[in-house]
Amino acid sequence: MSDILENVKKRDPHEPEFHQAAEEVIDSIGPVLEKHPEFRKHKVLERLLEPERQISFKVSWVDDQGEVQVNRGYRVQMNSAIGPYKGGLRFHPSVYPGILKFLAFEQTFKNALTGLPMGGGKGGSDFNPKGKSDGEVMRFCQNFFMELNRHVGHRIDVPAGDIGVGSREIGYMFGTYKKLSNEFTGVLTGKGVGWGGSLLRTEATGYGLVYFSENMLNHINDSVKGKTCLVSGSGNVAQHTVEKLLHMGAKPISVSDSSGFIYDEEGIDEDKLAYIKELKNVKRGRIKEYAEKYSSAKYFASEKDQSSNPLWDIKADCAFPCATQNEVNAKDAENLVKNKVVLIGEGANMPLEADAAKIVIDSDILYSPGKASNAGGVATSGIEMMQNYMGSYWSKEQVDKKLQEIMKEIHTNCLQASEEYGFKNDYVKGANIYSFKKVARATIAQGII
Ligand code: NDP
Ligand code: 2IT
Repeated sequence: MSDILENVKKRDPHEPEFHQAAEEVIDSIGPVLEKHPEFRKHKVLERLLEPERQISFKVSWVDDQGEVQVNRGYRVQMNSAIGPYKGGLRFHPSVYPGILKFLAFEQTFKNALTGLPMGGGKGGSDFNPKGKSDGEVMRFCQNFFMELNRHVGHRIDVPAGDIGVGSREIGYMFGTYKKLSNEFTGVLTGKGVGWGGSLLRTEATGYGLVYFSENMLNHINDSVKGKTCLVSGSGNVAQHTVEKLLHMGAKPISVSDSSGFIYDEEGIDEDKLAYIKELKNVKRGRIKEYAEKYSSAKYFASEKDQSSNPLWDIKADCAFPCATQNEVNAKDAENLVKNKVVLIGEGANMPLEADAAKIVIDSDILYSPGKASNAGGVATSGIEMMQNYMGSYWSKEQVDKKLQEIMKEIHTNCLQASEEYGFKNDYVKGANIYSFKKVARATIAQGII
């Protein structure tokens, strides 16, 4: 097993995030390979670690000053064993193939957990949407999709949003696809409601995270109700995590962005959440402004080279990292353990560094990996695809019911898989084992190709 990881590192030595995601899965599935020699014989793990296809392309566009700008666009088509490639697009200056490979690898397992027929993919660009005008974002999206269009399709590869890609960007890309293809299919998910989008897709990742967490707490005869909750990030996932926590009677007390975080001792209520949505989605401002508006809140700017994030040292019952990968380090994890947090639910993809995850797994904290607890987003993308294939719409109640069922099923499958292999209540191992087996069986059935 260690030789497989060594080989991954040797092949692509400059992709630490991909190595980290690979190592976690490799660590989990040892006993599965023991029990299933056919998985070893068919080199399933080695094959899952290599993307089926990686596309890299140039994106030229013109900014508001009339200057020509050049960015890089990517799509990693990781695995199509159980369905067409599916996964988001990320626009952030940190994007490079190592980040997209880790995300596409995680996505393959996450999508298998949803129970829907979706393979794994991820894409994006090093384009930085911050500070760009609507016109600049539109021209970038048009040029980005002009190339991506030739690689995707509603039965081939169906992208969606991720960091820096929300309803505005999906709209511009969908418009470009339609102009180029002269047809109207569900080539992207996260479309607007009324033009192919599903009700609740916008909310689904955050809502699903809270539903999953409620399942975890119910399993130990507890509940989200009344819990004080730390949330990081203030984008799509964070906002709707806060919203569902409020619906379920919990008390969210923080949100953040890459500049810092706010701690609101009195709690973020519906009105304050409406302010956050306006601030981040419409004005595209900074979270610091929240503390200027509400005197109950304190703002803490991120320090350069800080050894830990004081956000994770605030006394609370639950923690929901919903910003980005590796935002929680070992010191933060120690603080969460010291403060006797009951639950850590990952909304972001791989928000815990490997050392931090180990500290949490060795503690009593209930801990869900993103590939299980943030799967509600892509599951609802799958529901959007179903609606597009059928040419109809589901009601909000239907989507919500299906989302709750899927999150419950993922919870049950994770627990059963971990128990079957002797790792009781280990959601990380359970998620990896359940989804690996599913993708492995499909891989073998379809031959060596
Ligand atoms: P958004 O772009 O809507 O929000 C991202 C938030 O995270 C912002 O507050 C942003 O702050 C912060 N952030 C981004 N990068 C960094 C960084 N390097 N350091 C600190 N803070 C950062 O994205 P989403 O809410 O959609 O995504 C958040 C996480 O959830 C990501 O890990 C994503 O992969 C994952 N996810 C998203 C799903 C979805 O449906 N959207 C589904 C499943 C997982 P700032 O504004 O300062 O950049
Ligand atoms: O990480 C993720 O699951 C997403 N960004 C959502 C992907 C999707 O296709 O809805």
